[in-house]
Amino acid sequence: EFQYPEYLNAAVELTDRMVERGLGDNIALIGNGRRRTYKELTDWSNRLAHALVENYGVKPGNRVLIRSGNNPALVAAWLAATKAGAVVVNTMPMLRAGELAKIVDKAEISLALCDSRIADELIACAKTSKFLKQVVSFDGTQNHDAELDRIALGKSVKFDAVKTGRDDVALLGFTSGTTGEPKATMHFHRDILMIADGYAREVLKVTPEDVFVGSPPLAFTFGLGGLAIFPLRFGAAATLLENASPPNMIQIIETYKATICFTAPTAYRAMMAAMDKGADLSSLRIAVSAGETLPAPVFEQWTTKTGKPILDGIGSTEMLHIFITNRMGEARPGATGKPVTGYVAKVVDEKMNEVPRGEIGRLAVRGPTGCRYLADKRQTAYVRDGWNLTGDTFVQDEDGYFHFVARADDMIVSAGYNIAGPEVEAALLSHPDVAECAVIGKRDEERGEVVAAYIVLKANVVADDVCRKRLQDHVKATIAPYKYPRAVNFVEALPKTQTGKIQRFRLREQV
Ligand code: 3SK
Repeated sequence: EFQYPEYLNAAVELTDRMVERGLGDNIALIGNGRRRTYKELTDWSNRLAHALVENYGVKPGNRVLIRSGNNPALVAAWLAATKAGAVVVNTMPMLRAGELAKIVDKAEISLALCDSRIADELIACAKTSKFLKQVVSFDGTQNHDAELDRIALGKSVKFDAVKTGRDDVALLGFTSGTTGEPKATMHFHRDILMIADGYAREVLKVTPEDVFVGSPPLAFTFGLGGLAIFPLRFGAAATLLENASPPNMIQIIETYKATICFTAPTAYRAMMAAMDKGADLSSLRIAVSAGETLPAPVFEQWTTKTGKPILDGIGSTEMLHIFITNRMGEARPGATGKPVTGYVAKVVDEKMNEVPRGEIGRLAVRGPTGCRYLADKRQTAYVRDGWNLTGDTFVQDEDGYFHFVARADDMIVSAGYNIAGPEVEAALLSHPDVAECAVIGKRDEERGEVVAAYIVLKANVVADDVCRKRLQDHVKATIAPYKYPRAVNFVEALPKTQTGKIQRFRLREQV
């Protein structure tokens, strides 16, 4: 369905081509107090591309690491390196030298571009690295003098982008994996366009009038797609926030009348609480929720309060972006939805046989952006018979909707019952005292495992036995009583990844 020419440079399609199509004066990026048009972004990335090739010797296929928070300078650097034919490795700004070293070693990276405000850990990494030789600074705020910006200023705004093949690798998306040993997923130039031409066109129906806002880092493919690729593919605007807290996102939504938001359920809950105090989210036409499954109560509260759709979706770094999603007018609470055009999905047993509708099994998906790990033995565990096994358990209903049950390792087996941690979490979250929670299985002599809940209470709720009992009774009254959490721990905060995912494995390690 998706036909691309044999030679294709994704960055050119997102910038120069938009100018050619007459969209040069549209606002492309808003961030750090400035707006950039498509023409300005095109010129900026072309100047940077000249600098990368002429001053830093970037050759097609070289891997270039970028370290920055979400800002327009990161997008310009990513586009420039892509135009120069490099393979870009975007990294989270919070990574420490040791974590960066694992990425540098795995991808054999010799050149890194870095926002000068957060260069220390990368410089520390370079000091002991056998691969990383150059760390070149740019200014994420575009107010100060940094080496790359200075050199780029003297360059031409015309750049003959490298004539990459549509199946040349453009991007390495790193994912931590459960063991902490990072895996690099390779994505092609055509994949970058395909996620926009598939999901964003079909499901979000993006137009040049749209304004995007959201929290996922651009270093996470969820963010790169939602906050850079999707808006740029359609001549829309992206607002970029280095600190995308719910209050900051609300401010941006109100100021720029943002229309599409990408974030996780916890942030939507916080935004709804802010609506009670007067926050105006009326410009939003779609809320995309991913990263964590969207609990049915959050779906229902959002649709009631805003009158707008909240679309749950599941994606993965391996598949680049969302491959199963709810759709406008067809979204169902508690369901993730149906495959995005171009993808097929099924629920399978251990032998890869499809299980009957209504039965729980492992999710298997195939599609044009499927997983290709860079030199990694884990490839054969992720892709079996051409199907990508995402590590999630799902059930498909009679109408074909996929429902998330649990991560394969989030299933709790207690006294012979299979209990999905997220179901208990959804029940707890529907109680007004609960701000956030995570549920895991805790070893138990008698029952094998018991359900253990870690709960962050809302402000002013007293964490005592009365509260514990109240929440346990609430779960028993909401879902099958055997699923109630026998252990309830009140905590100040939950361990999370830099992309905001709850790290249940850390809680498991503690017990
Ligand atoms: O669901 C996710 O975690 C995800 C990961 C990568 C890209 C997109 C998404 C939604």
